[in-house]
Amino acid sequence: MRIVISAWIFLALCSFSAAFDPLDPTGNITIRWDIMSWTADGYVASVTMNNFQMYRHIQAPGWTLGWTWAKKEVIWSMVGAQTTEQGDCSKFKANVPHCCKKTPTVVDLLPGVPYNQQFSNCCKGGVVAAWGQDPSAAVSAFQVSVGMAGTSNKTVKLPKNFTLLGPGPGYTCGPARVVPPTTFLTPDRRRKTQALMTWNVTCTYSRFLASKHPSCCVSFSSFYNETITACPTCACGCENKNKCVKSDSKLLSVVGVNTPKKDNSPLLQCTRHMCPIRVHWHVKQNYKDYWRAKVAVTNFNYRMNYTQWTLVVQHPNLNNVTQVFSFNYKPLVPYGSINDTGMFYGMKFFNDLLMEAGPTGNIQSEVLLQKDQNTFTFKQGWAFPRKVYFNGEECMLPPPESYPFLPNSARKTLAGPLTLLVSLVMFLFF
Ligand SMILES: *[C@@H]1O[C@H](CO)[C@@H](O)[C@H](O)[C@H]1NC(C)=O
Ligand SMILES: *[C@@H]1O[C@H](CO)[C@@H](O)[C@H](O)[C@H]1NC(C)=O
Ligand SMILES: *[C@@H]1O[C@H](CO)[C@@H](O)[C@H](O)[C@H]1NC(C)=O
Ligand SMILES: *[C@@H]1O[C@H](CO)[C@@H](O)[C@H](O)[C@H]1NC(C)=O
Ligand SMILES: *[C@@H]1O[C@H](CO)[C@@H](O)[C@H](O)[C@H]1NC(C)=O
Ligand SMILES: *[C@@H]1O[C@H](CO)[C@@H](O)[C@H](O)[C@H]1NC(C)=O
Ligand SMILES: *[C@@H]1O[C@H](CO)[C@@H](O)[C@H](O)[C@H]1NC(C)=O
Ligand SMILES: CC(=O)N[C@H]1CO[C@H](CO)[C@@H](O)[C@@H]1O
Repeated sequence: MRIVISAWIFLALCSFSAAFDPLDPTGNITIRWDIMSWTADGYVASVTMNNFQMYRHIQAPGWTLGWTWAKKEVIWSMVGAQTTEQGDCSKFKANVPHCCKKTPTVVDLLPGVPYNQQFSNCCKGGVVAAWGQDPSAAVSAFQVSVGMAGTSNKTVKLPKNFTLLGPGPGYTCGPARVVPPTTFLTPDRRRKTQALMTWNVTCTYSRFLASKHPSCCVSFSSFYNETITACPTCACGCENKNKCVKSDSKLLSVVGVNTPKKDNSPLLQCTRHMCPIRVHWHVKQNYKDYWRAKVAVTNFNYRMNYTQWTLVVQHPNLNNVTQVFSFNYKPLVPYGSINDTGMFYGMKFFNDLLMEAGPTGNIQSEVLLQKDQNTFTFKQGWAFPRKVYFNGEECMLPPPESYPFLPNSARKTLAGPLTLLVSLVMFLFF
């Protein structure tokens, strides 16, 4: 009975909550406000954003955080971040606040700002690593000094309506909730201090909010069949087909063609799939106890370098990964017992940067897997991944019937050549 109920709840979660990710069920970004001191007309808070998502990072141009003040609060100053607009501060005479907007929009500062404008974990241009890739870089923080606010934990009002772009849409943030105050250890680790008041906001990601179409696709090939199964046509939508650039176009030698646009709009190479990213999985070799696959990721966007990229693959044999060449690898175990999912990511200074489209716009690796003789087979596309995610976005797979077949696995596949041969023989001899 219990199993039935939990299965039902699981299905309900899958179908009703768009944000539920079976590969990373608790993945979220948590924004924590710690009030560190009260001031004459408000408070000073440190705001910490933790990315608890295993494989989804925030890439350049970084995060944008917004909220709505509950009363008439203003921001006197900020350290380690800034609002994009000051708003109307005309009623202030001597001291002019940093921002008077009812709904401030905050962005991180760029690396290299003067020391007196820095705050711990700030100034990374809003780039935040995935938790699974680098927990120490999965955090971003700034300090805000708020005026015309409450000056005690009874009178302070929590900001509302948090919004987070990371850097595009996709995140939904819940309400701020007062939680037990955060405790801090002094640098000598001999004394504990605590925030005067703490609240948390949790934001979760949904692909359906992010975009209408996938942003990557998957193609397949194998040593046992010369067919290359291409990405599905228009896998990422063909609306921009007339704006794409052919790989041999003269336009590509024009200076500035690679410069990213402010709104991050892509300049895609013309392909049948029209995806900015293609992941290719090649079943390369068969040994007695092992088999080998080659993975290649190709960038088709002339205006984008992917930094700190992640590639998540689900395949039943990933529980027996023996060696991964030239990428880092980390198993993701979403449900204690099922160990069929893993994350590949680049090695620092070697291939953690996937360059813009063109001759250097690709990265590749090989994976050596040990066969479990009970389950291993090349039949029915078993050797191809079940799911593929690039930078946390699920990639579109080709339809199952188009996977490269094992030639002797089905009589149907032999029927064609055989009939042809018979007809040829008949033709020649009669
Ligand atoms: C957010 O992620 C953390 C770390 O995985 C987890 O402990 C917490 O329960 C999550 N919060 C929500 C609301 O899912
Ligand atoms: C609040 O957020 C922090 C991370 O910023 C997390 O460690 C803590 O568990 C959260 N508290 C609650 C009650 O969710
Ligand atoms: C406010 O502070 C008092 C003590 O100063 C404490 O007892 C109370 O729990 C706090 N309330 C909140 C909501 O943090
Ligand atoms: C929150 O944002 C939504 C949409 O942006 C808006 O309709 C709503 O009025 C806002 N609520 C508050 C309290 O500002
Ligand atoms: C990608 O990185 C290279 C090397 O750092 C740089 O020359 C190029 O302009 C970058 N391209 C884009 C689209 O940002
Ligand atoms: C999952 O599989 C990897 C090999 O791919 C192995 O190193 C790891 O120990 C396994 N984890 C569990 C919990 O079985
Ligand atoms: C290779 O795979 C394709 C696609 O599934 C199939 O149509 C073809 O018959 C296969 N070739 C051989 C020689 O089996
Ligand atoms: C052949 C082999 O190594 N099989 C192992 C694959 O992984 C599972 C679970 O991780 C092990 O139980 C098998 O022994």
